[in-house]
Amino acid sequence: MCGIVGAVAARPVAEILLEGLRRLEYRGYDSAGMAVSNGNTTERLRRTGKVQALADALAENPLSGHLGIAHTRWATHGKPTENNAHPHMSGDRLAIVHNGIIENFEVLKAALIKQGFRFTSDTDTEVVAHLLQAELNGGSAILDAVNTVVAKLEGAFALGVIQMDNPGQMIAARKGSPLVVGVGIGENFIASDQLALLQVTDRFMFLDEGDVARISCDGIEVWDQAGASVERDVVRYEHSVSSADKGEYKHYMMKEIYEQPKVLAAAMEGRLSNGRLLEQAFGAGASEIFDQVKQVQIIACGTSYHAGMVAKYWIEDLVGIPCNVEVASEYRYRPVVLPEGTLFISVSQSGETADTLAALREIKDRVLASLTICNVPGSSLVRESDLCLMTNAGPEIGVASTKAFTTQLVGLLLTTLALGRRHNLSEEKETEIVAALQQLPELTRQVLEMDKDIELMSQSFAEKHHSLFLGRGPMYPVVMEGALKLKEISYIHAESYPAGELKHGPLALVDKDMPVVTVAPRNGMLDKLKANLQEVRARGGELFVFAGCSEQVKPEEGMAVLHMPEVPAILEPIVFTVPLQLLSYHVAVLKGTDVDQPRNLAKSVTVE
Ligand code: HGA
Repeated sequence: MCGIVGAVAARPVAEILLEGLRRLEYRGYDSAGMAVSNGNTTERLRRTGKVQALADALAENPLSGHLGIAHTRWATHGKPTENNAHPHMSGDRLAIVHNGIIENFEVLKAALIKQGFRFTSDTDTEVVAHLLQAELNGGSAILDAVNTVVAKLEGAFALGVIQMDNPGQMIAARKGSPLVVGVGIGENFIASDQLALLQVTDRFMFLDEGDVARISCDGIEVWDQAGASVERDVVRYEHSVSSADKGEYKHYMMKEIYEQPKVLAAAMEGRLSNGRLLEQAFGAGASEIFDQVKQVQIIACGTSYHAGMVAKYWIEDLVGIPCNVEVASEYRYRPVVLPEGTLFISVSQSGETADTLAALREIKDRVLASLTICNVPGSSLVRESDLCLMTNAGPEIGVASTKAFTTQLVGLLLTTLALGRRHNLSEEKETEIVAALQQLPELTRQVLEMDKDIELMSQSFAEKHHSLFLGRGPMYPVVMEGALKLKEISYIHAESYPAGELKHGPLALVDKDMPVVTVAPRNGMLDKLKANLQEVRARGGELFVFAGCSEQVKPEEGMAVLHMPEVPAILEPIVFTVPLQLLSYHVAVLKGTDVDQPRNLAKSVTVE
């Protein structure tokens, strides 16, 4: 993913910028560049490939100056070439870096070409450089120019701008893509991620949606989207929540469960604008590919397979095209039928899952295109797929996947929107789903508040040796994931079934020693599910129910019920996953197992 670093300082900035880019390398990128202004000229260097290629170029042609911006690019518009790499310039006095997608760039570009601007890249970003220059040519000061231009931009952006006529300041703006200001002593910085600046400061100011900031050596001024001057708090970098340690949590798994409100927001950041999906977030050429999709084949393993199963319900319901889901270890070894127009979607936390990767390699030349939903930038699946959507969950250390799963679901729902708008999904429905998605971090936070009750519930569970998980519709894969979590970390035998299958076999197992867990949102299947639960109660089975917010499922003898917050139906598979994660966690803690590194299991399954 793209990364931005900028610096204004009394000392030369090129080394600071380069170190910042190195720290952003983990996010994945295809090219890197830097522009530095020394008061007389603004010089720029760009290279495709690794940041090291840029470092080598800098060693030969050092850029000296006290003001600069730098960028690692992950292409959305235009191939990963040197011409398309950022910073982009208009003339030789103005340079910008950009993260995000300018949705209306084609209209803006056509108008700029009419005015005589010459484009040297295929990016959406370059329009911003020329729009700014047009304002400057008309006599505007740089800050006014940025304000005028951002008002014309549709889509998502974080921008860093430097202008040679103002060698002591840079301008930053954000809407829909992350940007922080690093606060130094007599020097200040910008970056798309605090990590990029930890070598120079641990104090940060987070810009709000729509903010524009002017940053110089001795000051940071911020204006909100209404243009009012505002103060934003300066906060210290919290080492306790870094990915490398557990902070206040006893286990990484718990920390990762609690990170979900934050990472679910990150999974959507820069991908939604004005109630719609920005489908270019899937990579250059995504729209042309989506136009041709007639059916979907999802391949994954373990937890990611369950995410794929949920997506099948979404895609067939909302898009109305066929969607098949299969575990990679089966798929790769059998002759498969691939109808024309197949989009092959791989889902993997690490991007290195051996079976999934092998399936992609096997099938790549026979499908319309490949898309990966993945958490590790630069991983093999990301490199070898035509399109990718990063889940942005951050490093997941606990072997049992939690935040990787829920962010995969967000990625798959965004994919559903991209496909749906070409088929059955109306604009109103898309906007409704986007609005629902925006509630997701808060709803997840509310579920985390149920933690104490779930911990209490786990006490009647820990002595059991077997369990049954039941769900219907898209909640069936959710209980498959719940059962997998429980067996992975507590070693309790857990089986999952579509609730309607109960009397076709598993009911024979039900007695007082067989706890039955179910998720019962308030949807059209609730009455049928309640009938299944009665079948369990009639055989003395103990029920643990996570129910929708209605009073329709009430606790009674042998039936523990916890009510969930009101959740838009489309989000139920994501939100109802969280209590099952917490239940497994607490049961495992009570059993004293090694929660983060359960026996016999490894994190990224890079072998067959
Ligand atoms: N649209 C710009 C920036 C892409 C981006 O932010 N990727 O994460 C480009 O294609 O250069």
